[in-house]
Amino acid sequence: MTRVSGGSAYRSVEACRICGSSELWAFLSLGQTPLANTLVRPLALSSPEPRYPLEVIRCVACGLVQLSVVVDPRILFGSDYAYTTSASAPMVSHFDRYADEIVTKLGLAGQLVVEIGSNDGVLLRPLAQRGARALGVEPATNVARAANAEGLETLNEFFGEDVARRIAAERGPAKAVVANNVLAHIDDLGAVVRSLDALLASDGVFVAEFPYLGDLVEHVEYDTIYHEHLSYFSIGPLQRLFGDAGFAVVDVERQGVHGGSLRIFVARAGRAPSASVRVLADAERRAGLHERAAYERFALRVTESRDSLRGLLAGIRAEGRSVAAIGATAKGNTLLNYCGFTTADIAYIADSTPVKQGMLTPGARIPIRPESALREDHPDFTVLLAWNYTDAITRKFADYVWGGGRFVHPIPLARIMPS
Ligand code: DWN
Repeated sequence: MTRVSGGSAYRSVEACRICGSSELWAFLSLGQTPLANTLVRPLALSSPEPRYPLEVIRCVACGLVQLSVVVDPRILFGSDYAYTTSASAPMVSHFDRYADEIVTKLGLAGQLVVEIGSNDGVLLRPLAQRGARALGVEPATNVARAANAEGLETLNEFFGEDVARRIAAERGPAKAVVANNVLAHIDDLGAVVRSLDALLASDGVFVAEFPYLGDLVEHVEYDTIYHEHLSYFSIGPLQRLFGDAGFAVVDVERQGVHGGSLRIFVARAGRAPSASVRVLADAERRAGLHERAAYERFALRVTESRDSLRGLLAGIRAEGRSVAAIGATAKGNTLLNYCGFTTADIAYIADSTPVKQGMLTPGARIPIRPESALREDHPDFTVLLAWNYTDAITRKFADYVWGGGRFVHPIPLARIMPS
């Protein structure tokens, strides 16, 4: 592990985490940035937080897009992890539908379902309501405690082979193991697959959902790149990962959340994949995701996106207009730091998450306030740092727009809404 200022540690990626190749091509650097979900207490204003290289590489052999460094997970997912999924109402609805879909599709009523990285229990709750024996495994102490306090059984530890074997020994094999916005966060994917082998029933299914590389490239969602997200998946590398371990991706579904996600269903080898897998693979080929040019163009569009937002806000500020933001998101911190914004550009960020309010964003050091601030201050413009919830937010703040407020949607190119 390389030591950096502030005592934090990371390692440089020398070999692809799926195929082991050392032929890794760097195509985008977003600079040295602080950890996107580690907010700053006002009293710590004078102490600079550790920064790490935020650079994206692509394995030439299997195509996996991944970060060039891995920050120690004990630092990323410590005891005061700032993100609670249930703070976003659209995610609560999404996971309620998700539970409905997989309980029906996989016949999970009465069955053991284990969720890796279950956060505050946002999926455990609807699974249990539909009769599944739901068990969470969550390393962040604060969110695991919140889930247990609600009776959503959650083991407060990192998922791994030992945990998988213990669960199987104590509770029997799982009919499903679920991992949402987690697979991309895990460095040792081989250990995950070995753990699945130890925990899943012979007819068990692994269901994972994560931001999809195809949407990230198409819509220039560069803010989804931060140190928690070690991998940016397309279907080819996943087929290699699971195929090498005696499993197979048997179904895929595109999902709208988080700027476009992919939900995959993985079973033990032998089950025939549905047509959805080939259709997606063909779409990736047509989109050029196997070609170097797609990533060179993406890197160019990232700088264009940054310059468009910088230019738009500079113009607004030059007119003496006020600017705030909504959604103290992890992705927002990548965007704020890559654009070099400070409180001179965005006065504050309104956010519905109580634990985030009163804190400062890492790097940009922009204060986070309750959502009510937008109605109290009525800034002329509000940047949608949670652009993945644009519909929900613009509905919630229709009165702000009626009062003359305007939103700024930052990607792929900055634009004022409504125009
Ligand atoms: O992998 C991860 C991604 C999938 O989710 C996690 N590691 C971290 C998290 O990333 P994020 O912070 O970019 O996620 P969200 O869900 O886009 O964060 C939304 C933020 O916006 C929350 O802090 C809640 C806030 N919010 C709000 O203030 N008003 C959200 C809505 C819908 C609202 O109306």
